Amino acid sequence: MIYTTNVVASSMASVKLDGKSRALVRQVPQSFTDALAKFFGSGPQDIELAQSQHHNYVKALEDAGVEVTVMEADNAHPDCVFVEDQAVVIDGHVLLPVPGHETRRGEQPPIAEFLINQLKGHKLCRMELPARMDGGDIIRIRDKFYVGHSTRTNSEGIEELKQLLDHLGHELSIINIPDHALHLTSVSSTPSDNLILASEGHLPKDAFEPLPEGVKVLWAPEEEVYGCNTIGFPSGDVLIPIGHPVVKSLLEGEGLNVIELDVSELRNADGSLTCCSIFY
Ligand code: CIR
Repeated sequence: MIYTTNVVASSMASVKLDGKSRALVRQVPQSFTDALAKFFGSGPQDIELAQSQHHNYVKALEDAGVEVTVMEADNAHPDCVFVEDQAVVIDGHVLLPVPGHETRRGEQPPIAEFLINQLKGHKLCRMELPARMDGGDIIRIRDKFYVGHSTRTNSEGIEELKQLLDHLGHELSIINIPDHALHLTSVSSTPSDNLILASEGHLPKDAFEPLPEGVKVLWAPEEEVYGCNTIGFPSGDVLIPIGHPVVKSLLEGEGLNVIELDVSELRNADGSLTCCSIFY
């Protein structure tokens, strides 16, 4: 991994501790019908619908208090709306993985440039082949990280992430992603800072052990796997994809305020809610 310090200014960027104060999203491109699709969907068909669902997604983030920057689409990259995979911001560091699918690597430069400009003083950590990783394989709950070992994220990528997290004093556990799932965030998420939501039939019941103190795992039935990707806010609001009644009632049972969003046409390209944002 190559580490670079962005020296332009000392760390003026104010990143709130909850890490959800600002988000970068990217428009749905006109080429979206060519997006990769293998797991949840058979490929998107309706670009206007995808764009309008994405617009509602941005509005929901803004309603939750997030300052959202919308980057222009890149028609040369049909999957460019799924920015989560391209960069991860961790405690003063911008991690730029080598995206796991070759066709997606060209999405990264403008995203890197945006984050470098926004986060002056952060350190840049750039992975290099043979390491590969998609941001969608990383979840964080408090100071504990989980990484999915998947078709997109290999052992070399995990080793480089571990080096960074060791340096930051954070714990990392590795979770094997089964062949019938894309990423760790395709089958799990953190709706609050004391909950992990995950899908039965995709991960073993001890997948998240050892858990940080006070954190518990809610298991949703396998048929609601798509509902396991949520975006939680410190206010107790949590965005979930519409049509997952068990997930909804599990989260409401924890006192969370569930807000449902229809993102069916993003799902058709295997994209979930978290995939469309980089929080920084
Ligand atoms: C892909 O296969 O790369 C895209 N069609 C979907 C990426 C979804 N991203 C994510 O789960 N973080």
